[in-house]
Amino acid sequence: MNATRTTREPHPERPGPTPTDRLLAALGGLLSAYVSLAVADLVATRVRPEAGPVPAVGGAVIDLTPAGLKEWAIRAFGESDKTVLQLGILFLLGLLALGVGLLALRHRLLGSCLVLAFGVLGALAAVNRPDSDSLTDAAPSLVGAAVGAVLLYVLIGLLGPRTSGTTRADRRTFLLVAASTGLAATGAAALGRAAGSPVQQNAAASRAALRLPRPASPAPPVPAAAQLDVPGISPFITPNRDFYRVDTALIVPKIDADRWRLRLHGTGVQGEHSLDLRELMARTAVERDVTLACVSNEVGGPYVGNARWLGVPLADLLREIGVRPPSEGGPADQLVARSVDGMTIGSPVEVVMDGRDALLAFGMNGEPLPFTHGFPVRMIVPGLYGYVSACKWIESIELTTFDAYDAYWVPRGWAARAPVKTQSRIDTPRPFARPAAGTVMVAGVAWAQHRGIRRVEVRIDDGPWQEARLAAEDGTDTWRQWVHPWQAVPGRHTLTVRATDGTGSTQPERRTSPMPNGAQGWHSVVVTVEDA
Ligand SMILES: Nc1nc2c(c(=O)[nH]1)N[C@H]1C(S)=C(S)[C@@H](COP(=O)(O)O)O[C@H]1N2
Ligand SMILES: [Mo]
Repeated sequence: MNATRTTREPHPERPGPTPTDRLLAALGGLLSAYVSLAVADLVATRVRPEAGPVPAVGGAVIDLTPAGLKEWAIRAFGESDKTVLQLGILFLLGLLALGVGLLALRHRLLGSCLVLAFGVLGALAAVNRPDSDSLTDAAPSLVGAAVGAVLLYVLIGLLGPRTSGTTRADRRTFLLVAASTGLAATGAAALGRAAGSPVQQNAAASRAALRLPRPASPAPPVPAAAQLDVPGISPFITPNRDFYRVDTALIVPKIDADRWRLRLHGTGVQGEHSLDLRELMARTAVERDVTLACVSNEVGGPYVGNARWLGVPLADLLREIGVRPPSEGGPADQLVARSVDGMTIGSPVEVVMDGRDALLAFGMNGEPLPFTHGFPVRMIVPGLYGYVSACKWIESIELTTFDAYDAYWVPRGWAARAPVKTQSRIDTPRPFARPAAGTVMVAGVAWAQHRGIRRVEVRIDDGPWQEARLAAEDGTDTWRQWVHPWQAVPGRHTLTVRATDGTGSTQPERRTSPMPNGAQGWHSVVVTVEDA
């Protein structure tokens, strides 16, 4: 007998798993996980895309993530943070699946039970999401896991210790079964995606069919002089496709406009009220230009945009149902908007009713709200950061108090009240640009919603502050462009900007982090001017 063979297989009658078997078992685990997810995806497109295991678990992770970590993730990954999160979940699941495959080689049934257990976890996450209103949301994870568990059982069966050991023929069968199930699951999931989700298709059809009302009070045309002719400056109106997006939704909620309703209730509301979209759009509509900013925007950051919104004044609706602001003796000081995906956003009733253009908006730059920006209806309140005013996919409004209720971001470390801070940003030249010496247009935007921008100043290196030329003002609720022609001389230079708002207060120099109520500080850009 050959010596190497003896050491590798000391008990020829009961051979242990060979390295090849282990490799195949680990692959089997991975494949079972993959097939589970593909089947779950297929079922989810039929049931509700949000009920798939990855979005459901991902949503739970987002809600459980400590504020600091989340802030870091937004800083590190920007608007790709959600993709990174989902890839992270898939990566962890992949590692676990390799382990489950190896374990199944020794304890075949246990391996399959673990796959089922993951399915139960996914199902629990799905039915516990705030947007879940049916136990059918458990189906994607459970069906997927059941298929994966059976597959793992079959695959490991082809490898398991036999009296004869795993033969070449067994391995060939293993690979054949593995490849064909993998391909079948991929094909089925791809077909399912191509066919689309019926729920989402109804929503898309309802959006396509929606006719926006004419505003009784249209926004005046944007003054031509509000838009400076400087290459590289942010356009005065941000096109919808370029408008920043910040939300916790892993799958953009797609609401069927024909089924949408808004419920209004709570302290100080006389009776219970509910409107559908037709009723809302039949009210007096107004059109307003409002700049929206995110509290998590760093100094110089991209999370700010300006759009022309069409909607109905929220304050009028509130008065009609009996709501009075605290200054008129109303008992509720907080208005909590809730979205279909469970986001809660609290705004001061006093601010919403102080005469500013707080809107229930359904139009954005001449079209129905895009799904990503809250279709069919969202709130917009000039002067408040988005997380305390701009609820997308809104489904209810509750009047309550700040004492009685903390909205979503408050226990996560963000301030309950957050008026927008005065900010200015250099759009051009870009950081580390290498402009030629001569006249360089330093330009950008400044915003202090509802207070307006009175002055913008630019400083080159440690030189004196020089007043920039302001573009025409569209309104105090929108940002304002500015430009400063700079006679640039060769060398490395630091350009700094600061704005003064309509109350006369100037941005402070010191930079602070966005947490807990918005970043402040001066924006600066370093450039190297080259010989002309
Ligand atoms: N339903 C819902 N609404 C939401 C959010 C969210 O996560 N979910 N994010 C808020 C935040 S933090 C901001 S800054 C604005 C961003 O709106 P936009 O994505 O249309 O730019 O939406 C607000 N409304
Ligand atoms: Mo935000």
